[in-house]
Amino acid sequence: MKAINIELGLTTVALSIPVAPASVTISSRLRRQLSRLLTSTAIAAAITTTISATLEQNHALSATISGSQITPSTSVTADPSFPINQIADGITSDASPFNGFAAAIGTGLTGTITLSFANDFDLRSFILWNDINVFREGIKDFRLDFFNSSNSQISPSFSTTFLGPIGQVAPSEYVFNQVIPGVRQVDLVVLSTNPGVVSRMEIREVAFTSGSINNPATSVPEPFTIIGTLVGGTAALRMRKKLKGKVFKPTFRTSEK
Ligand SMILES: [Ca+2]
Ligand SMILES: [Ca+2]
Repeated sequence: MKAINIELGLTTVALSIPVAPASVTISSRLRRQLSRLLTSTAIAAAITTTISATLEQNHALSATISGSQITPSTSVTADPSFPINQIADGITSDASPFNGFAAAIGTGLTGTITLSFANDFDLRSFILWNDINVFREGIKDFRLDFFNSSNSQISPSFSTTFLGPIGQVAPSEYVFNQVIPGVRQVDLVVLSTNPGVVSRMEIREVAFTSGSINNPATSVPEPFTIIGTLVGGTAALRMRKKLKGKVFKPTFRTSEK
């Protein structure tokens, strides 16, 4: 854990966060300005709590969600040699003995594969190892529908149509345009399949990654945004006037605990 001390007016608030931010110190000049303005310890505490929560969110390490963390199921009839559990068993190899989920021959050009998690995740990307015994098969157009723990679909605006790779052994990663929060289940909706030697759905493995610090969806809010929210327009406006024309780079001093 790393400790951060933020002095604001009458109070100094110590925060503990899992990962030290790269540049978290308030410049002495901005601190003086804040000190003059913020005489309420409650307001100062509220601001630092917000900063702390945001930093924790931003510095949560990106992680892969794969294998036993995913419970797959589908109504698509499987080839007995390639059951649905092989779509998330951690085996991505395309060498013999072959591994993956394949629909029964002559069926399963389209359909939905449900990928459930034991916990909620903030998803950043989807990783697809397409095709088994890679030739020119595997899924082609597909969509991802995201659901929360109440089984409600998370804003359909996150859904888009993706294109599976063809003739490619390496995985393809599909990075979403923003982190999708609180996902408990993803429906992989296969809209079409590449016509190869055998026309059917073939997927060796799937995985996801969770949120990243580089995503705009979890960026640190500007100090003025926080202050504007918590203190209200008047105080923030006064500060803006005082600081008008001056450029401050807000940084907070950090130290190891
Ligand atoms: Ca597999
Ligand atoms: Ca194949």
